[in-house]
Amino acid sequence: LLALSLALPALSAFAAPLVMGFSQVGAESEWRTANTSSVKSAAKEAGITLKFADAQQKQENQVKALRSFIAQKVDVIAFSPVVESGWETVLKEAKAAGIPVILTDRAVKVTDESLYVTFIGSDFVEEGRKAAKWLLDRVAKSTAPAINVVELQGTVGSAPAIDRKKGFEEIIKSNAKIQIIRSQSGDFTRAKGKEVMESFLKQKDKKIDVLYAHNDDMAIGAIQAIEEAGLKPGVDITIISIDGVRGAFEAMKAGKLNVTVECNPLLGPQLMQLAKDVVAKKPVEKRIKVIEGVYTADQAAKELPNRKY
Ligand code: GZL
Repeated sequence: LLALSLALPALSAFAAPLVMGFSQVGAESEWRTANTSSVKSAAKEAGITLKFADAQQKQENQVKALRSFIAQKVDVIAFSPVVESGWETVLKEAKAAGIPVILTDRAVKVTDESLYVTFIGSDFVEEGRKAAKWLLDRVAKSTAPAINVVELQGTVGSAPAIDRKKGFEEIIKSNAKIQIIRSQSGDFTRAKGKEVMESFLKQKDKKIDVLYAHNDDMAIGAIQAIEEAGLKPGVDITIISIDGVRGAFEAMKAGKLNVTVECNPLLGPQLMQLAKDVVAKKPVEKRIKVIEGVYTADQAAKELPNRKY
């Protein structure tokens, strides 16, 4: 027994590495690609075998990936759910298979919260509030009778799109002059953001004073549409967006974007430590929030070299 107890620690070094099945939303934005590289590099760093599946923003592909991870009997499943609903069945299958599930980045709406162990991600409602608070300050001294906002929403049904809208609307209520006159999904992509902004600009009945984009990629697409319409983005139309990706800092430095609310994609290291704790049956928080700030155009040039994504 003594010999065995002495040998065990050494033996544990040869234990099979933890296997994680990770289902990613897609590769729709700079944020998403930074998130993917953080997850992949952190898994390598942590000695975790990563089975990675890209769902091209389709829920049915994520469900297929989760079922494949269950069939492969991975030690832990982690995923960023593209939309909030429709997960009960496959999460019950994971639970029945005894495989713990970690939500990362986006949340799900389920009646039985035991279907996942923990959720690590940003507070999207707070991100929407921060965006609106910046606008309230911006227009505090404005004598304009109305401040017309157009909104580029994220993916329909996704937690960030639902919550960023909710937080923004909660705060602008305190200034009746601020009205969202048009709102449509640009699916978090540059291409769709540009296309929807072009349609907003064609409707001449109301002047557009502000664009609120749920992510920087749609804002960057909209900037192209605004310039092609002969207007100055960041000047004729104030632009507020979320994520804080490099493209946003470059647009702010060029005076074409006014503010970006940071949404940190670099969750990889925290996720891998969480996975080890969950597999080791250590107690973990049900909700782990990510710390993040707000960056304005005047800070862009100084902050750009520090950006990690
Ligand atoms: C937010 C994340 C969102 C980003 C978008 O945590 O889910 O999805 O804001 C990305 O850029 O596409």
